[in-house]
Amino acid sequence: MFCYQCEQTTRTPAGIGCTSEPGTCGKDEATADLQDILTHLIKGVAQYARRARAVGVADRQTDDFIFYGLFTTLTNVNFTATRFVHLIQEATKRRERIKLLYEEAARELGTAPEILSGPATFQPADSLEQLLRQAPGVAINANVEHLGSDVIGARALIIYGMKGVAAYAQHARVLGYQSDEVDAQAEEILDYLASNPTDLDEMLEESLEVGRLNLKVMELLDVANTETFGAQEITSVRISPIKGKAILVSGHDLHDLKQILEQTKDQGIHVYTHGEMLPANAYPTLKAYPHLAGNLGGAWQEQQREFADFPGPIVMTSNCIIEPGRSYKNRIFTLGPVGWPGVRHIDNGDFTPVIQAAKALPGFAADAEDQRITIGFGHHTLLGVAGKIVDAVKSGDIRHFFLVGGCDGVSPARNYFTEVADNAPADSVVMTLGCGKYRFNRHEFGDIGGIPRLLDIGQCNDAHSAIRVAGALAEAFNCGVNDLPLSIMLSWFEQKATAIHLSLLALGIKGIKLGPTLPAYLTPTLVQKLQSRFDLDLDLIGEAQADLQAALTHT
Ligand code: FS2
Ligand code: SF4
Repeated sequence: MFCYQCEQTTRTPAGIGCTSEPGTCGKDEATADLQDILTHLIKGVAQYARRARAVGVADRQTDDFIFYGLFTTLTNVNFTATRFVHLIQEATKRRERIKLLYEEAARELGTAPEILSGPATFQPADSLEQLLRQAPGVAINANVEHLGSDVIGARALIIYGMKGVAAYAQHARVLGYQSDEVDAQAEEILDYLASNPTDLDEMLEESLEVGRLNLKVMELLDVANTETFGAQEITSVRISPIKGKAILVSGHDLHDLKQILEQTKDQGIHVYTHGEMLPANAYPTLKAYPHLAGNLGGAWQEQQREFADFPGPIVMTSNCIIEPGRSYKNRIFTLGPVGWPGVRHIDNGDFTPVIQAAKALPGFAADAEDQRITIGFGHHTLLGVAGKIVDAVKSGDIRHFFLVGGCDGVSPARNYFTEVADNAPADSVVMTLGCGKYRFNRHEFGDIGGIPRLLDIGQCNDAHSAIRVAGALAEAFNCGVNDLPLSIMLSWFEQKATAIHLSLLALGIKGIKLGPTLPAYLTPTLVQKLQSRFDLDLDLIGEAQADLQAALTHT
């Protein structure tokens, strides 16, 4: 077992990476190894998909599988080894199918099909035991002794970024939004990886290509969310329970939440959001359901305590799931790509078992004191008041913008992000997104002439909104984004944050502070190359007060 895809990876003097089970996240060795095999096979699917596309066969089902399959391997998504055995079998079938389609189409055009190698020809074994014996040969760090950690790290940067892209693409696809341009580019990048690249500069350039692809995918997801559920509106969300039966829905998938709301209509059950589902409360179509009662709890790492206390069933629509405690393992459900051994999985869109569980469980005995936070500052909202914001900057009422967002996690070094938000001066605005905001989104920030000082933009993928807003401000002031009084402090944990970070780098945005650590796969050589060859800033967070002062002196 070797995995270093997330911020929680083991960092020991002997090496960097979770090398023995369970990984810090709870992933066992078999699951980690099977995820590596699946990822390898998906590159093989992409090898043929790309070539099939070139001869006129663009097969959406194949790309559906590529994105879904990669999503299942993301941190804190799926821990069920048996599920990966099935996905490996499915990947092989899909690869053989698209191979056939490619070869037929090529022959019809009178050209000889290419003979491919690498993941395109990898034959997974039939038994779990043999599969696990194959895993070291296709692991992320296979051949590190010969290739070196820089080559492995650069490849990791690309594939981990692609996992993030895949998650966002999947959320858009379930809403019926897909793009041939995105599919083609994803196939190209995975095909590139299948060629076992070794040129560091070339791979770093390709990683920025992942960032550019992620921009398109985040935009696609934004369009999907907005056209399906309406544009986010400023919304006061209740964050305390109401008496009655209850269901808690966590993760990022708004489509799943919609299904649950629809099926629980008029059943006397309150539906609450949790974690990254909080922004759902700001979408008109979703908040129109009177039984969407608000948001309970905070970021993913608090779930064992919060879920134990919740008096109803819990539904995980995407990451981040962590080992369910015994007190709630029989009332937590997983959907889509998510899985945990022994946890009930719903894959047919029928939430009857969840509804039955909600009715059988006690629910909340009484109303709690009404507590609220304000959300809904997506780009539609913010651009709608752009004139007011620009005027406030011109008059000096707003001196600086901070974007403090990303993932949350366990590391105490993450207090940095709370300290920055809490100590940002009164004439500055803090924009936030992702689950990292739970560290400070109940704090009192006040407002500047009616503009709230804390603006919750949405989920991590709503980084797209933040980029749109920054672009609009730059246009209003006739300058570049890097010339704006804007500082970005990005908290990362998993591979979606990697994709977002690559997007910001690809846009040439300078001065981003990343933390709590730099990714383990970014070796000193890679960091140095990104800085010198590509003129990118790759700065680790420092001390909060010092970083704040430095940001403000550049205002
Ligand atoms: Fe948080 Fe976990 Fe959003 Fe990440 S709920 S760390 O997956 O994607 O942010
Ligand atoms: Fe370790 Fe993170 Fe990989 Fe889990 S996902 S095994 S914590 S590096």
